[in-house]
Amino acid sequence: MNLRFTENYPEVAAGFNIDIKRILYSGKSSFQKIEVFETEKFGRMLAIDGCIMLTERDEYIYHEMIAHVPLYTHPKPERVLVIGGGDGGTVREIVKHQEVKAVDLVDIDRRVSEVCLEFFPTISRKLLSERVNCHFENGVEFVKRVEKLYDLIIIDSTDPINVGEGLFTSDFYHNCYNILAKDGILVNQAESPIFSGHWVRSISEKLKKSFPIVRFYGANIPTYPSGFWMFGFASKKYDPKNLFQEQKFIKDKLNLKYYNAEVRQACFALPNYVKELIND
Ligand code: AG3
Repeated sequence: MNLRFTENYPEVAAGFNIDIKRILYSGKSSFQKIEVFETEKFGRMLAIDGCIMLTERDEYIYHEMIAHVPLYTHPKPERVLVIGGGDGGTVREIVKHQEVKAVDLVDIDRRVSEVCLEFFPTISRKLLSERVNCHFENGVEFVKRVEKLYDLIIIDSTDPINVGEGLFTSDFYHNCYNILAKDGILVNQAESPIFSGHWVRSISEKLKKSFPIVRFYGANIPTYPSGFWMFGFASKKYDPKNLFQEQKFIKDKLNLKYYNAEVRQACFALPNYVKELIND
């Protein structure tokens, strides 16, 4: 008998199916429903509240793009804050950068990290790295009280509903601005422009209230709604369209599967309907 997981996309009255071999884990934390599946063709898959967070087959696209685009823009990223990202995929990419001295990861749900350390060890194990400090608490509160300054903040959240909602408000972005150094950068996962254009528009409007430079870039992620995904790039000083640490990238020789110098330049080229959403 075939088991099938469906992520429903109510906004467009459609959905995405993925055949699964078996359920490896299913549980409810205090915040959300967490499931791990062995799929037929996508390796293991993590779903939260019925939404696909990652599959082993394509997670590298999202994690490489959310991390390396800002890390190869900033000339000297040493202190990085990740909000969300309890699966550890983003942290895995960040610690490939030797100049990053310390990473704080703030995820509201400790259970996500525990489950991922058990079922996705190769994705999550850098959570245990010496340079990484995990804080299991609400990111909205963390950015209000923390007294350090960061070079880069990456918001690796779920969708702007339920637990993730607070990570998409003007107040939250403003508090992030305040804990960024004077040349700091914020990057966030910014949803599908074709299925959820209103979210992209609202993220853009809210980021612009705090940051002088706001750009968006895209990547093709087959297991996320519509397969075309946006990332917001908000910055105090550096414009990623004019600045790319290409020499550093060549020297580092990271073994990446999606990101390269051409993709880095091209990802900021956006279709007209997206430019319209973000008023570009
Ligand atoms: N963050 C999830 C992006 C949102 C996906 N949305 C959806 N499937 N409806 C990714 C977590 C991976 N670190």
